[in-house]
Amino acid sequence: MHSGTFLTQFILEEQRSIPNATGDFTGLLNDIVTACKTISHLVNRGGLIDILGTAGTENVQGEGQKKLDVISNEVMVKSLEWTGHLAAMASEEVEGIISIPNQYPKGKYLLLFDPLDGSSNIDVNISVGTIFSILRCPDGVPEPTEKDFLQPGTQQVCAGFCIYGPTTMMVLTTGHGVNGFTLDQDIGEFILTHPNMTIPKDTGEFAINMSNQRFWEAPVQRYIEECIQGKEGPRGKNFNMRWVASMVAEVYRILTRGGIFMYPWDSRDPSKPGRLRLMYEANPMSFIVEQAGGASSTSQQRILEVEPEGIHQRVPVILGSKNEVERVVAYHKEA
Ligand code: AFP
Repeated sequence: MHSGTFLTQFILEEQRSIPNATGDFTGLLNDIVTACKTISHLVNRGGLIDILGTAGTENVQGEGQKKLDVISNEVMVKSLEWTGHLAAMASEEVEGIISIPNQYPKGKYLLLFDPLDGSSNIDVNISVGTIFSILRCPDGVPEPTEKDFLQPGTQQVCAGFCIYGPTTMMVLTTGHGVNGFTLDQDIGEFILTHPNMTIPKDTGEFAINMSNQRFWEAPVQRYIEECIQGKEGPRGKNFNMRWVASMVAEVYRILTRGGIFMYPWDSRDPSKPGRLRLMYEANPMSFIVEQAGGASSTSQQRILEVEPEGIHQRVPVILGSKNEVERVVAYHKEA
């Protein structure tokens, strides 16, 4: 597909390549795109309307919610519940699964999303985004429950994120590579600007929150120490560092120029296996990264093969340029 193609045309041509496609998936994807355009508009309005700051509530993670967290979640639910493409939804901002109201038809897909990832960055005007993952609802399940969502990341039909940055971009995979679309605000359409995004196998750039260094396991300490030793150290080259504290921004950067992103296990709260959520952050981002030629691991196993135990479970995340991720995994094996 060539640059300049509209996202709607791209999705329709994808559908034509799928035998017996009914158009349900195409309809669902177009509805998700509409929801993201609405969130983009709200994020861009920022301080012009009263949507910055905290909502004064907590989400299921016990984290303070920003007003835009709550609003973005509402936009996703209200834009998708009536479409007839979904059997149910799950959101970072909602404890249980989100059922489809009885007055609407149900469809064959399950949608999981983080409506506004990186929301601690909103008030300081740093890029944030929406991350989503689409699974098939198991056959013969009229009323899905949480267990129907607990499918490993390899079962994803589609994964994507929309980054609300200097430009609003949609990054998508349906298992045939990764494509990036830029929102043309004048016509309200996403245009294919980054076809077939590919992550370089090597990198000289790592992304990790260094303030947690004293809490990391030894293999992570070793890997980062070697990066910092640069040319004079065992790596024989200098590294650069980034930490935006917005996963969508880190992953988008890695898709465009390589890098390794790490949110490893740390001993601050041993009961928490990591900070990032498996079902609607790690899994969709891992599907995208692998489809772009990168790798994604908990340090012990491929993230896409983790057997989920709960829709809000957390995992350690090490993803990006394949050779660097494999090095970190090797250090864990040696330890
Ligand atoms: P928020 O959505 O609460 O801002 O968290 C963002 C995030 O889940 C992910 O996008 C970042 O990579 C990571 O957390 C940042 O975590 P730290 O604030 O601990 O650096």
